[in-house]
Amino acid sequence: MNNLILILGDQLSHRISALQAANRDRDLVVMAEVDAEASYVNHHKKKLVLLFSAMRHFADQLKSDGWQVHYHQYDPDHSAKTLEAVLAALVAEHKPDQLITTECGEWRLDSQIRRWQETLAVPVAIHPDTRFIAGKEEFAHWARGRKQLRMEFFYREMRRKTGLLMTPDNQPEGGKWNLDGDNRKKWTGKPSAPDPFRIEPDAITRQVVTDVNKHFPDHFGTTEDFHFAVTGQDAEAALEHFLDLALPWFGDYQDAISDKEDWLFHSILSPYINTGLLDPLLVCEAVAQRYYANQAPLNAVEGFIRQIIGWREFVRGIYWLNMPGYADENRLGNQNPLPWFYWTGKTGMRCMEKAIGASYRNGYAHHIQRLMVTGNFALLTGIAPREICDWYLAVYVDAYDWVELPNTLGMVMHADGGYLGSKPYAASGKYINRMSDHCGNCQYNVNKATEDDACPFNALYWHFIDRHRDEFAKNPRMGMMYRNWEKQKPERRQALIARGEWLLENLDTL
Ligand code: FAD
Ligand code: DLZ
Repeated sequence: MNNLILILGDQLSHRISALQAANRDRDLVVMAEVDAEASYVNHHKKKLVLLFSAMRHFADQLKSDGWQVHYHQYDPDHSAKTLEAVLAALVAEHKPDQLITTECGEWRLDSQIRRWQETLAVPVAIHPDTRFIAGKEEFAHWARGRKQLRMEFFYREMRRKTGLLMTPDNQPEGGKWNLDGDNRKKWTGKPSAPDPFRIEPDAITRQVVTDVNKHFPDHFGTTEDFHFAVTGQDAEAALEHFLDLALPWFGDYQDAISDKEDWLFHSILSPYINTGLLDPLLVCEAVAQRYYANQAPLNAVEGFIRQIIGWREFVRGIYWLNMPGYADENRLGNQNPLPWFYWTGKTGMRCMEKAIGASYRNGYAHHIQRLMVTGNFALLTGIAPREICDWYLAVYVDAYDWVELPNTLGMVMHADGGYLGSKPYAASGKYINRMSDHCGNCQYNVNKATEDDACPFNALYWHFIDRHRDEFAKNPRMGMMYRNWEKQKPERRQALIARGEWLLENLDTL
């Protein structure tokens, strides 16, 4: 045996660079379910099922393709609790020439891996993660010397680089780069939203469900009704399901929120893309194909592709450009603890109850719930970034630090000073009412702001505007809010501030 080939739980692609560098006849592939990875945050139970089941399926596929695989199944009584400990035993046993792996997604583990050469006393070769369209260096090069880093300009580079939705003379298809303005319809029930793709658990997944319930009973969420794909083949079927049933309306209802439907017209592909079961570029090519076949409109196709080659790549670039300091950013000086109802969903605010409830049941909430409901509330109430970031990292099946952190700390909390948006995504209940049908079912009244039964988002919004005057009053995109605030009568402003203060002191009662 020559080399050990380490494949992490979110690297489940047959084209992963570590495997490309390996020799099927001589090398030993190592995959391990370990306590350190399963418990560094209170991962949703469905995420653990997805990861462990997908890892076990992937290992089986490698074996049937002729690879030698050492698979370390989760065992709480085993002395090896970390990837390093599993590898140390294998290094002692096999004395490999080197350890080969693909660069790891999270700074936390990446920094450990970069020390293994010394701690394991074996040469460690770390290959780039070619599943991303822009390498880390490429992003850093793009960022160098720019006064401001804006997703939109990076996205255009990625369109040019991939040729996605580009005309033969290198212009954006349809004449515009970004059709976001066409993607803001409220959904009133028609067309009906498709059921999410589902696959019934096989024997491996059923065993993992039992293991997770036994060993991780205190983790967030439930394993009930687990229906995610756990193989590349099934993830491709999930992609087809999205292309056929949801993509045509993805654009129109991208920003919508519903009281009745958890998934709307979203793809629910992030769990597969992030674990390696689906390749992001191939997904985008399949989506673009639907436009050229006249099966999906441009606002849907462009909107979707922008999320992947724009936002997804951009947040990864920001993460690696700024870590490790990025995780400690807190430019708005927020210190409040996370209200307990984020873990229980027990709150009278209907939009919050629904978003947290979906997160608990499904390990999923769509982007607008994450950004404009649970995220907006955390921003308005000044939750400490570390607490809200840990919550997002725990509760979603697609959550990994490299993508969760910039979205939460940057996009939601504006704690990095504005890489992810030129103004904070702060909004009152009016926005939630415009984009959803929650407010009609809520115990609070969205048309009131200062009374006891008024929607908390309303006074909290004005309190946020008032207390962050120094940070935002000069922001040209916030000028109108400050003018509106100043225009209100002093008694009204006082009442809003008083209600905001009360809410901030009584968050756990809402
Ligand atoms: P769709 O709406 O169908 O979008 C298509 C794809 O675009 C997604 O699968 C995803 O790969 C990509 N995408 C869309 N928006 C973003 C974005 N802002 N950043 C990166 N990729 C994006 N996404 C994660 O994958 N993991 C996370 O841990 C995560 N945490 C988030 C935390 C917060 C506070 C917010 C506001 C967003 C977060 N997102 C995260 C981004 C986004 O909400 C999810 O990617 C999306 O909801 C996944 O569902 P979907 O596959 O149905 O997405
Ligand atoms: C998320 C996760 C979990 C829950 N468990 C494992 C595991 O037991 N073994 C493993 O190799 N990977 C796991 N992962 C994914 C890693 O945490 C992931 O590779 C890093 O966070 C980098 O993104």
